[in-house]
Amino acid sequence: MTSPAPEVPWWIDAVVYQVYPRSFADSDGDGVGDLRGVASRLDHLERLGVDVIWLSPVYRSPHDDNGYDISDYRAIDPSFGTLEDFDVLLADVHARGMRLVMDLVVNHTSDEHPWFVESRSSTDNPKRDWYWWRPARDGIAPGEPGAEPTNWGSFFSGSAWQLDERTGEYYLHLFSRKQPDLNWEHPEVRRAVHEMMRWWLDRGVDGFRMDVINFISKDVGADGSLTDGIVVDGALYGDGRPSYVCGPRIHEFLHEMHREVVAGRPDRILTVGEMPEVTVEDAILFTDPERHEVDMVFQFEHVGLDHGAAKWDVHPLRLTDLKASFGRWQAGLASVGWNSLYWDNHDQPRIVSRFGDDGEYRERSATMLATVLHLHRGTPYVYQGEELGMTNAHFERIDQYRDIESVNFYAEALEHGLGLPAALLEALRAVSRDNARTPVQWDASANAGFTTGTPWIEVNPNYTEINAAAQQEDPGSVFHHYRRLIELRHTEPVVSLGDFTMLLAEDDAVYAFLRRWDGIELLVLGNFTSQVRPVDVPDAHRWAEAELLLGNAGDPTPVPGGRIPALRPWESRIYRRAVPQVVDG
Ligand code: TEU
Repeated sequence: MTSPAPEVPWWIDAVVYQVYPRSFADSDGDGVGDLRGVASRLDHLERLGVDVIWLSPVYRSPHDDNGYDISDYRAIDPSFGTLEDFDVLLADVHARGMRLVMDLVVNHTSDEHPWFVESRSSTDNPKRDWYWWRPARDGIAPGEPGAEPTNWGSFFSGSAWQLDERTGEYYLHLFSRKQPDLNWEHPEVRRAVHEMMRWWLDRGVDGFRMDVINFISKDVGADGSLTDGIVVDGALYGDGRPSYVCGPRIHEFLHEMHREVVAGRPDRILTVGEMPEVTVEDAILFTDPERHEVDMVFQFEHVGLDHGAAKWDVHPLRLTDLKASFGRWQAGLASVGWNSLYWDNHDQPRIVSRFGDDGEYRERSATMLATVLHLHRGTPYVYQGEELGMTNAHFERIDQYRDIESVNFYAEALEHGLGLPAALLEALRAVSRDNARTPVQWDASANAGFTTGTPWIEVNPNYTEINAAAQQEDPGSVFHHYRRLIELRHTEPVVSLGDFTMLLAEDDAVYAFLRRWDGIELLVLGNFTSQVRPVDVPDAHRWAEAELLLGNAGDPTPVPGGRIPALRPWESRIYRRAVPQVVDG
């Protein structure tokens, strides 16, 4: 007996919008965005036409990592409001026909979470094993250099181990010292997380974006040992990733979570796993609906293409690399599994400054980049402000930065003589996470309409020109282009369902691909340069007559001879045509 065809889930033609609440909208003038602020701006999201809001963490937190360090999973942080504010927001989101997805941060908690407070209190506390505690390395006194249980570095600089004086043992923290890693080997940890997830679903939320979820299974020996990582030339620490990226029990843990939390609920929820370093082969397993793990993953390959050995060694993108990467992911998840599609989020620099031109061609390049991304097969994610073509922060001084990763990187690099201040600041200007965290630019009033107080991080001074109010009035704006792309996904089935064929893999300027579904074919073109570029696609004469569904530079001047007009700087076009159907028999 074959199993019935799986139903088409609601999110197949959905677009998700990420709200980073700290920087979205501040309702009470304390300079920090909050839930009432989000509620006050739902009109903007409804006009844009998005289906789902993913809310970055709003739980109680000491904010060492802007809320990704949670001290109470069932409370709203006072800086964001109250549970009642949350319920009001959720009801309003639902009333407008949208859904709300929560951020789930369970690789680690805050060190101020009661679980960790108990765990650190003594070596025989019942919660001791909820976290990764290890004695100093054999033969070295605790606190001495090299005494850490393994040589792993933390993502936020320094060792991944912190000595706790009270018991003389170290605890593991892959991120900040205030983000101890939970021990998922312990069944009670998993049960506590499942219970908490069900609590939020019962409250009415529609799914979870799961923070670094592919780090939860650590490769631990039967005797409890963890292994040193390789130290590459010039690195201060060993690379622990082979011991925790997609570790031995990751599929088991996600399958169990699905069974305990997701399966059997009356409404289908959305799960997306954030998975640094995930490969296409892993992603097929994670997102195969038959395996019941997650619906889609955030992969990192395309946002690493302009990095060298470290994320701080930035070099220009080669377009052929981007095409090779996306092409592989599109092919890999064509028949089993599903892609997520994103340029920006709260950890990445702004795409228009990164792969586009945030000067003369800001609007053109922002809309071209949006077109190329949104026409791939998968679920697109829009990060707040991306729909306005917001740019990098262009900070000049270290005291303008707030992000723990950026601030620690700068201090550590200076301390170890790894770079001169000017060069380090240049690296931060290109890749710091704060580039995406400056407040949303709502209008041309003081502080871009984000707050009546002093914003927790500087507003980008370009808000007088780049803001939502101006763009809503302007049909040619980046905002309206995003709105049209989202509308297209809702109205043209080929956008969500069509298969994908990459074209011009070797062309270093023009991105081109086909989508095809049910007798309709789309040709999508994007010029990644400031020069006029010819388009040498196969069957050009068939496309020369096709309908131009959406462009970002007005109608091109037709050219004779069945050719496609050359692309102007940063121009994008979507052509549509009917194709003869092959009839069986
Ligand atoms: O990020 C995980 C992650 O691996 C990186 O994207 C990280 O932001 C860092 O830049 C690596 O250089 C997630 C969250 O999205 C991020 O905001 C958190 O800081 C992190 O996990 C810890 O919770």
